[in-house]
Amino acid sequence: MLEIWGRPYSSNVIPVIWTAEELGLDYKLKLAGGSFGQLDTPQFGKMNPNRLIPTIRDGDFALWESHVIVRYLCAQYSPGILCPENIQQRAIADQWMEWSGSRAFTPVIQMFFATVRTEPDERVPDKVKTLAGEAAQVLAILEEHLARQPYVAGDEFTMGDIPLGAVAYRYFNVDVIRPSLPNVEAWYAKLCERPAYQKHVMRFFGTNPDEWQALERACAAEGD
Ligand SMILES: N[C@@H](CCC(=O)N[C@@H](CS)C(=O)NCC(=O)O)C(=O)O
Repeated sequence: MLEIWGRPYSSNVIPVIWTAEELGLDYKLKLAGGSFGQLDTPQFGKMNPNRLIPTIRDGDFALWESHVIVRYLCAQYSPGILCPENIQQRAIADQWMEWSGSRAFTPVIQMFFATVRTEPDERVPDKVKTLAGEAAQVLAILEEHLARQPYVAGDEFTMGDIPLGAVAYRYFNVDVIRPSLPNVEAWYAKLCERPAYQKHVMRFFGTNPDEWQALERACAAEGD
């Protein structure tokens, strides 16, 4: 059975779990990273010498780097659907996956860490405001793109929407002032209708570090 090693609240792991769920794959989540440990074991080092999550094992095949894992799962288990057959359309999906990592992820995650991952009395409002502004500025590029089509690679949902969709949930669910981005909001609203997104991305992530750690512990207790 496919194994996904990681923590269900980790930003880079969420897109992988979401993808597996979209594809209806039978998989086992192996809790690893953070307080779950496991990354220092020889067994994990053989799968991923970087000792980072997410990492997957599909039979004898191990793979790391979240976007590459999303591509692999879509190409292997959903060719022509989530992984477009048309090379140019696939390249556009790839482009937005890379863009998610190279441009959108960092300002959104910094904004996320400056808010819900920082104790309320240690938050710096000016810093949060600056980071929220930087995130919105980058997402304005996506806003323009989505004026021409409903999903990043055309008329249908593809792997191109996955890493960005996970970033979008963080962007839209922290307590900051956001400018109106109607096309991004419409795209995000469509993602919110997807059962796999609801289950694995739209998870309450807490409002402060204590709540988040309690949620992680609850996952371990559930064997999530
Ligand atoms: N570029 C890598 C980044 C992987 C990464 O930095 N993973 C972090 C979690 S998001 C990690 O493993 N940190 C150690 C830990 O969680 O214990 C990817 O997208 O998979």
